[in-house]
Amino acid sequence: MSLEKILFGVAAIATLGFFMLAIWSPESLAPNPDWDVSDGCLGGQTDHDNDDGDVGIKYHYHPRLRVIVDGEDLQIPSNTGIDQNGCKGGMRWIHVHNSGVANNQAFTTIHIETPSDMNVPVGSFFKVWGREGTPSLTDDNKFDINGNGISDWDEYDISMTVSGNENTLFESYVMEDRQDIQITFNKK
Ligand SMILES: [Ca+2]
Repeated sequence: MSLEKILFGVAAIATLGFFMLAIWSPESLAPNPDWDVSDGCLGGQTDHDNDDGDVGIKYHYHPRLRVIVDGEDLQIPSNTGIDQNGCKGGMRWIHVHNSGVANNQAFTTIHIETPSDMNVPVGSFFKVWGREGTPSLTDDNKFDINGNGISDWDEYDISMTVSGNENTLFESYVMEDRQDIQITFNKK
């Protein structure tokens, strides 16, 4: 067999493998989350001398989030991520203006404002939320809605839908504009 044929064969197998992976496991091709996005701060004073403060914002979009714990809506407070520790006088790149309750809606609008095209995972909002108290995320980026430092995967059965479709990426799911993300926790 000529080198050309061998190379062609390798390329064909690689291409076939890619499509099989995409069909069987599309989530394995999901973008890598930018976990540091939860540290971003707009217009405020940051903890450290970096350039996170007054960067130009190029991306601004709004997924919506609803969290249900043991059958009850867990309220996402108004102004989550605004004027918080580490970003005094400013807003986190991921923040909330009005809670869903304030707008008389089940879902709370999440504002994502970033200087570049970033992969903003669901869990990064929980990191921001966690700085206001509970709920939060564990150090290894697992849900911790009761803020006890123990992964909720050990404590709850968790399910998630994105605009009505089941999703299994959970904390790592990269949010997009106008999606309705609903996460349900039921104590084991
Ligand atoms: Ca927990």
